[in-house]
Amino acid sequence: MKRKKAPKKSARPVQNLELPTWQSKATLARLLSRIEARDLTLRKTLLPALAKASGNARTVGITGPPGVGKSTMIASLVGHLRKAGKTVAVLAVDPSSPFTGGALLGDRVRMQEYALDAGVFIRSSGTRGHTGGVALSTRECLMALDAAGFDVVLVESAGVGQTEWDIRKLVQTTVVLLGPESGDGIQLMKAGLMEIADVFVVNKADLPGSDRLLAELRAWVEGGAGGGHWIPPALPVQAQAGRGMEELWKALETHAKFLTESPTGRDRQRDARRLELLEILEERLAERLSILWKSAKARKVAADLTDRVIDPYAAADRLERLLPRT
Ligand SMILES: Nc1nc2c(ncn2[C@@H]2O[C@H](COP(=O)(O)OP(=O)(O)O)[C@@H](O)[C@H]2O)c(=O)[nH]1
Ligand SMILES: [Mg+2]
Repeated sequence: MKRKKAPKKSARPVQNLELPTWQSKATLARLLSRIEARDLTLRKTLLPALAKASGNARTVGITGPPGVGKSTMIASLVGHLRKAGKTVAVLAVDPSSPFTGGALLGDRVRMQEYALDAGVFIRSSGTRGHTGGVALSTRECLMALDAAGFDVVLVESAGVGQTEWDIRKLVQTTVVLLGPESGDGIQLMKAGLMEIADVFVVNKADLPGSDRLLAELRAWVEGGAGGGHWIPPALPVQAQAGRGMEELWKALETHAKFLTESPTGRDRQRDARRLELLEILEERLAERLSILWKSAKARKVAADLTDRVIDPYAAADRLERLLPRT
């Protein structure tokens, strides 16, 4: 039996829909602010358009303990990429900072040499206090930068708490940056930084102790090798002197190839897409629930619950049926 095609409701063309491009930094900056403010009007128009236009950027997350040299290394890597003619966007995520300045100010000073470079866009965002908002708004900012046409999008995130796991979900490749002062392998395992790395980088190779850490990382990596899985390389760099960036970029290219050409790599990309869908749905359901929760109907159900007219399970059943459409 043939099914009748339903009339397309969403096929209406969107008026004045202007996608940002990497050449228009001011427009892009305004868009990112609206995304971070969870501007719901973007959802029907701009976000789907951005999603369609995205998927071409190379996205790399860089995480590691504070002070290890993430910002310094990103500045060096940006320099390397610019020489190769690539446009680069940098998104610095610091959920512990309530401002988009504060803790990241030092980074900005270091990044100042790129202020006049049209091919580099730098954005800091502090997203504290938005439940679940870190992942979703960062994801959408990344998507916007991708859609704007940057060749490479780098995300800096402080390796504290859950942040590094949040970032790993959003990027193709995760770099864990460590230094001789980061402690030994056992401490790193405890910090949860070992499992998320696609590439290990030991910075401050000019300082004593970096060789030992590098050897430890390589031994650890080899212990878990096999089964068609990606084996994270461990590379030494001197971020401040700009040494090791070519080797780092090569390692990142190798990982990109693994993602597209190996079955495990493709599985990972498929899982990432499904997770994105789940997060979008979760945000929508949470919104519908919060609308219902503030309504008179919900107060009535809550009152019945208080009076013991119904039990909490029956109350939940009733509320579930009352969930508003969006
Ligand atoms: N000795 C040495 N110090 C470095 C190197 N790279 C960065 N640093 C220093 O490490 C400190 C922290 O760097 P920063 O990039 O702010 O670290 P972040 O907190 O991880 O972003 C700064 O004082 C840098 O100058 C390096 O290759 N060698
Ligand atoms: Mg930094």
